[in-house]
Amino acid sequence: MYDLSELPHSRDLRKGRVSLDNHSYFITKCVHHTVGEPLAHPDCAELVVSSLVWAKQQGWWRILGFVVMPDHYHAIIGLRSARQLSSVMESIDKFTARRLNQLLQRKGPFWQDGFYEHLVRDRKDYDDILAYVHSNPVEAGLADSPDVWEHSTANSAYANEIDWAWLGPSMPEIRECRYRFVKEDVPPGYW
Ligand code: NI
Repeated sequence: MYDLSELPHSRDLRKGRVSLDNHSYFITKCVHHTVGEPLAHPDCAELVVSSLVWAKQQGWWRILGFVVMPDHYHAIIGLRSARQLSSVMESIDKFTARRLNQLLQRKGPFWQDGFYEHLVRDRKDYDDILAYVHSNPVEAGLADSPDVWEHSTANSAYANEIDWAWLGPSMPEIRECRYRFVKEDVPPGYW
């Protein structure tokens, strides 16, 4: 385990901090350490993707990219509801944990508490993060190229989930924030 107190602010574990409507966030959500690598199971990864799409269909967020890895997932979302990001994530966690535990015929916590987040600064920051997200399976030695990883917006099966129309003209720039995404923002072990 890593010492949370040493993490820079961008990867603080979220505990009910205020999130901004119409802004974009890079999220990392990790599987509980007792569960192993359940998302390597295609049915489980599929369920995680379904939950991200479900939240989109509820009008809570726009999908701007994702990848499901064996023991965590990354997503870039554009928050569009009055609900706080932490509240949306709680809904998704509950929605998925119960079904994933059923699939795996297990009980107990499925996810680590909370999630890691980074406020996306501007289009450049977004492009860097999306490239990072899509290269996850390659960096982990699980795929030869991003597009062959099944549960990723780099794959043609899900590329259309990205709201490109909104990204172009509408992504707000957050000029007062100098902090940009670097790979080290992601918790060790979940690159
Ligand atoms: Ni990762």
